[in-house]
Amino acid sequence: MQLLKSDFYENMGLAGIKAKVDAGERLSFEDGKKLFACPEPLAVGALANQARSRLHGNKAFYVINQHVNYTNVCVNGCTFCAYQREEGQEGGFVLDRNAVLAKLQTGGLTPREVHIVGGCHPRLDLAYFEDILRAVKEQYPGVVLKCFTAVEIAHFAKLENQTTREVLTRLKNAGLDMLPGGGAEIFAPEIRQQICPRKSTAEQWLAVHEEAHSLGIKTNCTMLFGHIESEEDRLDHLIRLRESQDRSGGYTCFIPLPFLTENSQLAIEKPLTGLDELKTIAVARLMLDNVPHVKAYWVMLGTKQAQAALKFGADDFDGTVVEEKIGHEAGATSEQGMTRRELTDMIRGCGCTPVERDGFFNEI
Ligand code: V47
Ligand code: SF4
Repeated sequence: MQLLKSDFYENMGLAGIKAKVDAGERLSFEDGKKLFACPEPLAVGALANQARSRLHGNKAFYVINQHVNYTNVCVNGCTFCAYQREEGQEGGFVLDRNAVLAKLQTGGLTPREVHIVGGCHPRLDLAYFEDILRAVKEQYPGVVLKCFTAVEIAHFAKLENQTTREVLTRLKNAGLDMLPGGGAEIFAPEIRQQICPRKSTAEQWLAVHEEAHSLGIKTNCTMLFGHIESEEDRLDHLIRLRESQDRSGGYTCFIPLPFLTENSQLAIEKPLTGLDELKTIAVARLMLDNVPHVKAYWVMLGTKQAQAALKFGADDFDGTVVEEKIGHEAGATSEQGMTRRELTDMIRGCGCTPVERDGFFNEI
């Protein structure tokens, strides 16, 4: 459907980009700069919606899933993070295997996807994680286990004195199916130095994902934006992800994460507006032409903004989640979880067709 006349894109300085989107051609860094510079976010959104519709029509995906955090104790101390605690600090926790299983029972559903992440704890060994994966797979055969960011994998490897490939192989043998996309933040080294100086570098993060892909483990990818990074840093991040996908092909979904500012040590000058968020999601959809899905993560975006994101390039609404800590410690005002009915009503409410998926994004 031709929503906007072509002279509209001409007037917005986007005629060349519109022609590339029509032809399914790759956008350059300079194209990305023009998209960010466009004064009309709706024009960028309409282009992203075109790219999204070509891939997924009017469908918006959701999943019956549950998040579990095994610990918030972390040695990294990222300056943006409201979730982390030092070992022994009040509010710090570690869940043992039975506590993880008990958490999953509180959801009252049979999850198709279980998302398990935590901080980089100084002493939990790999046998603890293998035991958790095996126990969850035994309790929910057929579930997709999407666990441990690349940063955690690199941390486990250091503690175990093993390579990341050995760690990934052991975890895969214990039931790991996918890696979530967290820990990517922003790849630019001068920004990483200020927001997460002790975390894996961009090169390490990308190498772990590409290694996972070579072992048949699919992964997601993220970008934390709206803090101290520039629009050029966002484009650099997206292009590095796109190049990585060209090399290894295993990224399933991109999750744009707008920075939530509460309880953070990171001071920012200008908070994001809702339109900045939507424009960034749209630019990501347009730049990441080789990543099939873009997630409107309702927990961090808020449900109404996540609905709007479905018209700005996103096609996935994540899922039931049940309990979420990382965003809520940082001021997320969304509910802890949503029911299937709430998810499908939200999706229908913005004119999309809800489609249930499994953890690998297969339609059910
Ligand atoms: O890596 C931390 C981000 C990520 C804040 O793969 C923050 O399907 C905003 O990656 N404001 C973890 N963001 C969440 C994540 C994720 C979530 C849902 C689905 C998937 C998936 C992945 O959250 C961290 C970091 O980038 N984060 N603190 C904050 N204050
Ligand atoms: Fe630790 Fe992750 Fe928080 Fe960084 S973002 S301090 S790695 S829990």
